Amino acid sequence: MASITSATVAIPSFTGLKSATTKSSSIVRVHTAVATPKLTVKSSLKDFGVAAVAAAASFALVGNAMAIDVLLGSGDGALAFVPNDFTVAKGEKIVFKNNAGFPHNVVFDEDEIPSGVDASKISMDEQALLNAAGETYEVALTEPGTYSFYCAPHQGAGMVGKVTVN
Ligand SMILES: [Cu+2]
Repeated sequence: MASITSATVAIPSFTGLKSATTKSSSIVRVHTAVATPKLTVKSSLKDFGVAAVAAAASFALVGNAMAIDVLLGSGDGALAFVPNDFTVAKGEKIVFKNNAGFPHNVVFDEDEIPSGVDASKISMDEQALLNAAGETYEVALTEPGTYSFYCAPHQGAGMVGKVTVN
């Protein structure tokens, strides 16, 4: 009994479903019932439980794309990309995340990227800065090869990096 009781809290009501199924609009009525959670479940609990699990599984698949995080500023405060030399698949999202020692930015070196790639389209503006912790700059590189990048305010301090796209 305990497990059934806890299930009734989470699962929407079927109150009124029986009468709805006798009408031509029964399918619409069922969807309405699903979308409007109430806290009384008397019948068809088993069938509805299966539907609820299936819906939860499909939601879980969303937002599962590949991505790599690169910290701007190391945990001990060094002016560096962490990691500063890494490999991604083409199209994989690279998320540069402000961590310490900001402001930072991310600028690709136009002389050290694959030919045909426009550095300005994958870089932040030289003047643009990430000023607060947790701010991010995201880019996906689609042309295979090696790319060098730097942080404009800290390039002289050695805040540079390299990414290889396969
Ligand atoms: Cu920097």
